[in-house]
Amino acid sequence: MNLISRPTDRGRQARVIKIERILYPKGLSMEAKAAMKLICTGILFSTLLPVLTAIAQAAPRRIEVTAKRFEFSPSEITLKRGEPVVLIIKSADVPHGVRFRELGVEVRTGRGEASEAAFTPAKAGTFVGQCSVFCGAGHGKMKLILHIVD
Ligand SMILES: [Cu+2]
Repeated sequence: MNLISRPTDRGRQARVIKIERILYPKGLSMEAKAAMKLICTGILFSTLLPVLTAIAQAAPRRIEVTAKRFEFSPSEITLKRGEPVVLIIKSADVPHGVRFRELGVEVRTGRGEASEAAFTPAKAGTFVGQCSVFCGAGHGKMKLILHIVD
């Protein structure tokens, strides 16, 4: 018995012992106990895995696009209609932005910074995003093509 254990710890230890009696009846060999532990761990993980998978699927897809004078990289992205996404625009130089007028989506970012916008594409089609922060002579040609597919 541990000398620094408190009354609450003793209660907990008693419970642990009780559970162990239920899980491993008296007279079980060390190998059998180890096998039981392995099986219990397996059951626990197989129960948790679908839950963890569901959580991972619920998290929106993150798409990173680098903006620099005077292009986006990648310059074309494809998204699925109805699938939530987070669009991240990272500036590699001056402030930039991107606006998809028809979708009502805009992301603006400062010099060397990253900004993001979360949205769920509601309609399929091809949309042209235009840089929304004046960034120099080629600003008008700075476009990000977005394909939304079913
Ligand atoms: Cu620009």
